[in-house]
Amino acid sequence: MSVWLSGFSAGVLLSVLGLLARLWAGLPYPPQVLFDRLTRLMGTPEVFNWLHQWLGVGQGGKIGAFVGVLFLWLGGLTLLGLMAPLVGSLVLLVGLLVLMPVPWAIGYALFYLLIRLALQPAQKAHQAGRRQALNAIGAGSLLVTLAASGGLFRKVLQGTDQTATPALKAGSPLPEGVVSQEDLYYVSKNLEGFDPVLKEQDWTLKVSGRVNTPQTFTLADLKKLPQKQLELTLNCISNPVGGFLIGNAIWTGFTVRELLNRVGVQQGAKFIIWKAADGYIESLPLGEAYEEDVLLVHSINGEPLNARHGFPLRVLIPGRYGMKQARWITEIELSSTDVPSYWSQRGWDKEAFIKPSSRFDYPEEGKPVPAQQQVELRGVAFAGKTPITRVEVSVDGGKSWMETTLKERRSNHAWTLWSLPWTFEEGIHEVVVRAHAGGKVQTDQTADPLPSGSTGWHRFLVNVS
Ligand SMILES: Nc1nc2c(c(=O)[nH]1)N[C@H]1C(S)=C(S)[C@@H](COP(=O)(O)O)O[C@H]1N2
Ligand SMILES: [Mo]
Repeated sequence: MSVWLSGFSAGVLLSVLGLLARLWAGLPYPPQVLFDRLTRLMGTPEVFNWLHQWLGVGQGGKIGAFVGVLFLWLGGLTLLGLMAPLVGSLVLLVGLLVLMPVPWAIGYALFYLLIRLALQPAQKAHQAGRRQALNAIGAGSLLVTLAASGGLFRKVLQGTDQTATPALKAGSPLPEGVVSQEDLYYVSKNLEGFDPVLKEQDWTLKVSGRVNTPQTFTLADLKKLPQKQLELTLNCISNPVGGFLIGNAIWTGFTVRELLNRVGVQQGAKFIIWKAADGYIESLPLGEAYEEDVLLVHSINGEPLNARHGFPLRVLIPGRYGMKQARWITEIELSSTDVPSYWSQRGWDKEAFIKPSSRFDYPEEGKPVPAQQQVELRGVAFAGKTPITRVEVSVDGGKSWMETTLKERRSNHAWTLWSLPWTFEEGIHEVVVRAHAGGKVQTDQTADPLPSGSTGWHRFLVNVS
């Protein structure tokens, strides 16, 4: 087996065993940590913006970037294979020390050393069997890498066709305008397989920092606090105009204020910091955390949160984009100073105040509409804490506007449903929608989601026949 292939095989073996350790014992996984660090170091969210434009707002861009990091990692390990086993392991150790706590780094490097020693090329004639085994390992490593990258690339491509807005389902047992947990959009800094899957019996919430009595709560403790229900729309800052990264649900939990009263807040505390099981970190000025609708929730639409959407506990902050609202929270710290948050370290707006948006759910982009027949133009509009006061629609590219009917909201923090019956003439028509929030019309100036959320009117051509 060539030195190159042997170095590469050692890299693949280490990566596969590391992945198993990650899945079974939750140990830090170097390519994943590398991905986190690189995305921060690059400080060039334009790369992600470009990936999103190219691959759609689904998971494709993120997976694509991860594949890049994985190749970088495997390439590095292959190069290490050109050094003597001990030297290679020491170089790896130095690299790992930058990425993870000392014990894990040493463990990994030792493991790598063992793999390298085991893969030492067979020299003598009577080692023919060994030579065959090594060749098989080499071939296996190539196959595993091909299969894994093939699978990931397929996901990258699948990520591209997630553009449809999930229709608000007719006949759903949920109230009108409420999206089921299954239909709620999903966004995560992690590859989905790396999202935390927490067990109620192992999970606790620690409240620490500038509090009178630092305490640890179980989920059962927290459910004994006075419970509150709130209908609230969650909106991702990376949602493009007309996009589907927005959803409305009924959440159950308790106020952050209630929790803070239990632990007693000390003088000098100015920020509340959420720390999550996936290393995500976010913060909020303490004053805002006391507002009556800032909730920690464990249920959605009457059912427990699933792992994807944050089991067992996530925070909801009216008026701010989804990135401010940590899932899988394990610790809440009160501090006199603010911390950089996960996405603000990567170029996104730290404050993330929701901007007014409106979209069509009918007609849908790219789908035909019948002529000479009454249809219902409809969609949603949302502006965070600011109420939607009016929604207008144009069927002539913005030359003239019609007022739509708004459905009364059940909550100040829910999106507003709008509709307008209309009969189209045959032909091609450009439809446009714009909302007024707090009496002010939504800006028609288009802006990319990065760094502070997209703006502009949702407009597209419909083919009426
Ligand atoms: N711990 C953690 N919380 C997180 C994130 C994350 O990656 N990790 N992503 C945030 C972002 S960017 C958004 S838009 C919402 C998405 O929540 P959802 O997937 O349940 O809709 O979660 C937020 N909370
Ligand atoms: Mo987001």
